[in-house]
Order: sequence, then structure tokens, then C-alpha cells
Amino acid sequence: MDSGGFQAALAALLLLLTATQAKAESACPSDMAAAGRVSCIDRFEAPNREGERPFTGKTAPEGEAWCGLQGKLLCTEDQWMEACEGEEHRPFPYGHSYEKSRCVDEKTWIPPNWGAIASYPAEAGKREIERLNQSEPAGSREGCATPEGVMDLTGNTAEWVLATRPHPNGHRHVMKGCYWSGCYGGSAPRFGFTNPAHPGGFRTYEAGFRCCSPRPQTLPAALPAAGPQPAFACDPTVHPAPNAGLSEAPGDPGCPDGMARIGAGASGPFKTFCMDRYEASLVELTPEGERPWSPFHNPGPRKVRAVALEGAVPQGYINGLQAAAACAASGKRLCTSSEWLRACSGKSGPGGRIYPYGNTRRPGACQDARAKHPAVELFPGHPNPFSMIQHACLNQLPSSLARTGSHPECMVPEGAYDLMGNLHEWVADEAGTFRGGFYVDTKINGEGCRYVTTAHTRPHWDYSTGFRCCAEL
Ligand SMILES: [Ca+2]
Ligand SMILES: [Ca+2]
Repeated sequence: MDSGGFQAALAALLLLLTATQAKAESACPSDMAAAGRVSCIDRFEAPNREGERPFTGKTAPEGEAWCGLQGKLLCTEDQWMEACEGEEHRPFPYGHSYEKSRCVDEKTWIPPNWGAIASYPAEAGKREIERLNQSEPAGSREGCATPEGVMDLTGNTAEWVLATRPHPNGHRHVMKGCYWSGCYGGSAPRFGFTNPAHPGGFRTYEAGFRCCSPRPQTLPAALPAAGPQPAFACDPTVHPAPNAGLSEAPGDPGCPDGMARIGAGASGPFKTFCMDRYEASLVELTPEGERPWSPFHNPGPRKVRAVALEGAVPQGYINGLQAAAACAASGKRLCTSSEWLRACSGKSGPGGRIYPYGNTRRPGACQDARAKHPAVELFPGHPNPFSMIQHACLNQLPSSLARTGSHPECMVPEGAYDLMGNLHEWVADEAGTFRGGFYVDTKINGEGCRYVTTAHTRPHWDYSTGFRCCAEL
């Protein structure tokens, strides 16, 4: 190539890189804005609807649950602060000097009746919270905006966040942004002000919250590297539908479609029940009818329901709250932890099988021993590949997620497949539990059927988190 041709090629490459970068930086969904380099934040206080009054009188766990059902997370303190101060480190969301009433922060404080608030959800509690509520519809103070278009960070409702910095009391959650009557102690509502007084479970009249999510990474999945390139191409913004055309087989006698009867003929106190034969997939319910939901993407707040399909790519990327809702939408429910163990090990208590197929590990019988962590493979040289665990391409790597039922030995006698390995499976537990391990590991947190992960609360999701449903016989 002559030098002119080389220059032209270089210019084209630079243009391509710039375009890719620009795409990456505008990648937050339209109802969110960038908060720093790696997060998106809702433009408005929850429920994130312009012109509607924000939720108030909420606890932090209620915020986590609500955000989780949207496929988002309660904002962390760092995310909230990054959105508020921006790259220019503004003390106030709108600039460098305080302007009273630019945000909703000038209302006269009304003394609360704490006894009435504590009676929530009784009517008296709801009425007292509403009596004290001086919030305004989201976005009504046009000047109370960051340059990125995030509204009402300071003032209006106080916002529960997950604490990421040290504070007095050491609570897991703190409140940011002050509220409609300004800050406790009377200082100006600047981004750094924190109210650490109450634990997240405390219900106070002025508290709402806001949801955040990781920023979608639209950079090419396979970074250029020396030597031959792997023959793997994946665009994380595409929604493949590998389950199109599949439908549920009839259930065992007495069970809904797609389900096996667990414990039939067993003696002992355990009740016979129905369980999905396969790790679940999702179908989206639209006005035009049902259509398969792409199993590589979190469904967010869409209306979806769970189906158990043979030969499907099962749904990862789903949190525990969404999984429970998807089962309920099919007239089913999440399995309890003991039902799940009963199905996998053949016994309701200890002393059952270690693996779905017996007591001796058979490498390869289940999808359970990928040599390389997919995030390490997909992001070579990334400083923290484990920050990429929500990336849609992880479960599209070769030898990663297997289709349901493709491992015939990975079955219990009643006909449920892949309990061990493939995807972790959420079970019905308020604290957040998933069972059975996944395609990289079925040992670290227990062998096979005994594998239990309790490291995450129910709003967590990543590529490895799936589920299946149970139902009464
Ligand atoms: Ca606020
Ligand atoms: Ca599994």
C-alpha cells in the first residue's frame, strides 16, 4: 500500500473508531441518561414518568424491588453522585452556586406524626404520608436539571441509594439529595449531602428513590488482538430469537404444559408437585400476541411469561423478581428451595443423590465445566472483565450456554433436565438464592444438587442467572 492509500485507510479506521465511541456514549435507553462512564440513571425520580408525582414514603428495599421489576437496580451512592456532579464536579446539579427554589427545596416543613407513619400500610399511615407530601410532579422545575437532563436530583423526594462510602451508623442505605424542605440542619442541598440517619427499612414520609443500570456496552465484543482472530462475531445490540417456533410439550398427568411430576410414588411427607422439565425461556406478551423474547437480554418491565421448551436457549440475564413474575404470568410460581433440592437429589432432606444422575460425578454429563470464564474470554485485556457480566454476547460464545435437554444424562428420573449446571436457577426466597451452579462451575458453592448461591439479592442479574417454575399438582 502506498503512503496515500495508507493514510486513507488510517483515516477510515479512525472514523470507524470515533463512530463506535459515539455510539457507545449514547447508549443509555431514552428514559435514562449517562451517569459517569459506566452507568445510566433514570431521568426522573421513580416511577420515572415526567409530570407524575414521585413515589414517597418508601423504604430502600421497596425501591430495590421496584427497580428490579424494571430490570434496573436501586442507584448506588456513587452512581447518584456521578450523575449529580458530572465531569465538572458541580456542587449542585445545575451549576456551581446555590439557587433556592430552582429545585423543589423551599417548602415549609410540616411536623410529622411518626406513630401514624409507623402504622403503614394501614390507611392512617398512608393518609399521614400524603398529608406531609409536598413533592411536585417530576420535571416541573425545568431548571432543576443536569446538563445530561437528569431532573430533581436535589429536592423533591429524598432518594434512597445503596451506600458505597463510609458514613456514621454504617447503614447499607443512605438518602441523597435532601427533599422539598431542603436538608436536615438547613444547609444548601449540594450533591455531597448525605442523610445516614435511618436504616433502609425505615419508612419516612419524604423518601423516594431512583433506578440505575449498567450502561450498555456497544463496543465490539472481540477486541482486535495480534494473531488469528477467533471466528466469533456478536453484536450485543441485536436480539436473536433462537427459540422461535418452539412450543411446550404436554405436561405429565395433572401438571400444566411443559412440566414433570416430581415425587410420584415416593413415600414420606413430601407432597408431589409439578416442575418445569427445562430451564425456562420467556415469551413476550404484546397486543399482537405472544412472541419469543431474546434469551440474551434482560426483559426489563415488558410483560413476559415463562415457558419450558425442549431444545431452547434458556433465559439467563434475569433477576429473581422478574423470574417470580414470569412464573406467575404462566399460572406457576418459583420452586421453593426444598422442592428444587427434592427434584435434583430425589430426597427432601439430606442423604439424597449428589448429582441428578447419581453419586459419582460424570464430567460432561451436565453442562458444567467450561474451562474459561466467558467474560475473561470475551474481553481479553479488560481491566475488570467481571464488570461485564451483563453483556449479551457472553451466552453466545461457543461452548457456553447449552440448549435445554441437549445433555440427556443430565436428567432426574422424573424427567427434569439441567438442574445441575447450564444456568443458575432462582428459587423462592426473599433474601435471594439460586441453585445448581452453571456452565462454568458446579463445585465451589456445593457439589451438584447441593450447590447454593446466596451472594446476591433478588434484583441482581447477570448472564448466568436463569430459573424454572413449579406448580401444584
Ligand atoms: Ca430528589
Ligand atoms: Ca441449571
